[in-house]
Amino acid sequence: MNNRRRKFLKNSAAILPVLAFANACNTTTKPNIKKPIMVATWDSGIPVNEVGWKILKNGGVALDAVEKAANFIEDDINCCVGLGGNPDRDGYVTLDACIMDDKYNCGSVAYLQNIKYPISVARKVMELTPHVMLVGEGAKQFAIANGFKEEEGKLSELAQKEYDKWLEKSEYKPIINIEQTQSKNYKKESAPEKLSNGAFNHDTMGIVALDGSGNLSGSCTTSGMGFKMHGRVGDSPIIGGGLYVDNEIGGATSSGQGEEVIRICGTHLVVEYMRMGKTPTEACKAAVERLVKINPEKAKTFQVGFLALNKYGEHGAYSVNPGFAYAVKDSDAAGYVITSESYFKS
Ligand code: SD4
Repeated sequence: MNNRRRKFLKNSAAILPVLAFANACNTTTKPNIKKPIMVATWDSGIPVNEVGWKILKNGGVALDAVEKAANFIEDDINCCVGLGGNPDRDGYVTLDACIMDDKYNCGSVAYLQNIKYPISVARKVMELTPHVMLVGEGAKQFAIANGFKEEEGKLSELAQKEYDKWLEKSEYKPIINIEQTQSKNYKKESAPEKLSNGAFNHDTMGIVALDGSGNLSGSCTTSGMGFKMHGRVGDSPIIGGGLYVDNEIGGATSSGQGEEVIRICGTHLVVEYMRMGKTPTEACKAAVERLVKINPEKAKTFQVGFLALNKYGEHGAYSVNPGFAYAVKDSDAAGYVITSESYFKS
């Protein structure tokens, strides 16, 4: 090692305690902790948060709040979460979900069929098994063995309508189909990025809560991209993809094109950016920038939104394209929606 390098390393080592001290000071100057509080993706997070809030305001724990809140939307009939959601291109609804508590415990299910509350199955995986993730038939058997009812695999009226519409427009053929999707950047293996009405093809429910004791938990539940390939699993059940919680720092969740989130371990990245001192919004923005940098042209054609809540109850979001929003509930007053800033402005 030459002298200059030795001197540099010596100086760097001297700087480390200074940085640690600065960090500590930074921590002590942080605002008072705002708790309890919960945040959830999209406008549909408003009623979801109401369910969790009842638990939080009565002294309940964040883990229960994020599970019960997710159950609410899993029960609802909508495009993108639960058995009422849009099917894959073969007509099957397959559900993905994961949950994470304040002690790095996590549970997940993917490609789960005919079971109504995937987030609760994920919680059972976390609490009753030595594993993190169960998929498909095994996940279903585990659910049934633990008291979940097997539902009939009938599409909701809404999903059947959407599916019929999609079949018509995409001129579906089992092998080479979906040439005619609305998506500009169509690839024959992928689900359409946009639905026939022009809206992005997603509305996953990601939730992060900070309870009265200052502990964080999160959940993420979805039926995945509508009209995806049969067997496709997105980011939502992936720990560090659709959800990550580190009780020392904060939690983050994502919605959008799951493949893009997975390639950067999106929510883990957001939490790590917060660990480095970024605010939730700055952390989400930095993760989005990382994504866009990979392929800026392609990034114009898909949506990914990150949502984060830190240990102080500060929250923020950022998305690739405009249109991402999240709901906040931090008091008995009505919850509210915040539209996130985005990398591309139109
Ligand atoms: C997925 N991220 O399956 C999910 C879709 C989504 O709102 O976000 N929907 O890739």
